[in-house]
Amino acid sequence: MADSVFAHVVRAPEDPILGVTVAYNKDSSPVKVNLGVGAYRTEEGKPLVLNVVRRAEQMLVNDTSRVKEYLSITGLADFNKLSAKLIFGADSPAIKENRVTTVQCLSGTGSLRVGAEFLARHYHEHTIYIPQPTWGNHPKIFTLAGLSVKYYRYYDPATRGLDFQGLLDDLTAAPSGAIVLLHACAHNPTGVDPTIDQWEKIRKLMRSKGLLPFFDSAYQGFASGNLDADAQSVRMFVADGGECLAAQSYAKNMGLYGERVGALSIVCKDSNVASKVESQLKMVIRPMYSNPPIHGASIVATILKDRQMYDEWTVELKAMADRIISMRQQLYDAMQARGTPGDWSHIIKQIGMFTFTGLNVEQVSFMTREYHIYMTSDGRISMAGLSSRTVPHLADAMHAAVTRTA
Ligand code: PGU
Repeated sequence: MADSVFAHVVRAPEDPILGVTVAYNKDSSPVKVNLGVGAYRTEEGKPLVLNVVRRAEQMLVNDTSRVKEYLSITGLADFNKLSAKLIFGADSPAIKENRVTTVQCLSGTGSLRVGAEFLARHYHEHTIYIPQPTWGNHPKIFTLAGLSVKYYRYYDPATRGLDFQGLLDDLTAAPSGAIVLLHACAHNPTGVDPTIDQWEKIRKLMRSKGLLPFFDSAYQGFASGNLDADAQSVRMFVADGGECLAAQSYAKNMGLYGERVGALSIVCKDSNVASKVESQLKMVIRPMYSNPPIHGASIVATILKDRQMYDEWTVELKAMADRIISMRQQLYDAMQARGTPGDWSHIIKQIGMFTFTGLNVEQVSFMTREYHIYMTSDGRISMAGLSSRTVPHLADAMHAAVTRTA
């Protein structure tokens, strides 16, 4: 038999985040814990489908007038309108003035990719600045779309907080017009967000230099438990009348991970530009996947357009956010109780799904080897994967990692 025409293909490494789950699945230990991927789990360690999502799905199934025709290239119209309202606010002047175009995309990742491809084709500056560190998929998405990726300083390991001066210096030095990727809230992986005051300074600087904001909003409602509070950064940039992009994901805040529901919005100066931009977004989407899937977007639209279901959603969302916050407190208390050397207050100070522990690669691999705790090698743990039952085990592992390894 002749060799395969693909014999030269070299094996690619596992994904740094999703590969953690692959390794976890292979481990037969009964005490194993997966704190790698950012996916919400209940106190019992089970994935959660929100009650309101179940109810919306039931309604969709029962409605025999519903068909499975293709959506338009831009997706479900109701879903797009409601998504824009959710992120920009119900009374957003940009929406009223018809200068926002929103297209349904394949969750947050797909929204980022479509936005990036549009920018690569139609925007004069091809450099995008992303925070150091950031979600590991960002550089790959933007590079493959044809943009050139540069980093701005974001996190200071010494303070385990924001390197605000570094951020300002790097954005000041960026070429005018450059694109800047901003995490709308609950920065991944650091859990460190700018204060409102700092956001205002970032906004002023970016507008004065004509830098184009591209918001990644994967955690609206998940950070504080409040949808409006978590969209404040984005709304500040829209309120000044300037232009920006926003990628939304419903993976976390509605628990629709595998349904792949998201939206890309581009806020433009006027409605004429917005409609031309939309026509070009269709040119990006059509040859990529033609049009988006109908089911997940229908769930979201069903919930967002019904006052009662919307309210029910916010209650369930707040409960998820609160459980994560309580995990922070429990882990912090457990570290205190063990007298683990070092200051662990960042566990309760950081925001959103993740704690950026400060543990190094060796300490992480020690914890995986000896305690069957799975997390990304940068020391990030998904707080949403923890429960009161697993906190003591994690605290033991962290204590041992800090005290036994160099
Ligand atoms: N943007 C950020 C900042 C994210 O953290 C994630 C997901 C996404 C976008 C994309 O999410 P979608 O599922 O496409 O809507 N990050 C999680 C999930 C696992 C992954 O890497 O995709 C994480 O664990 O970092």
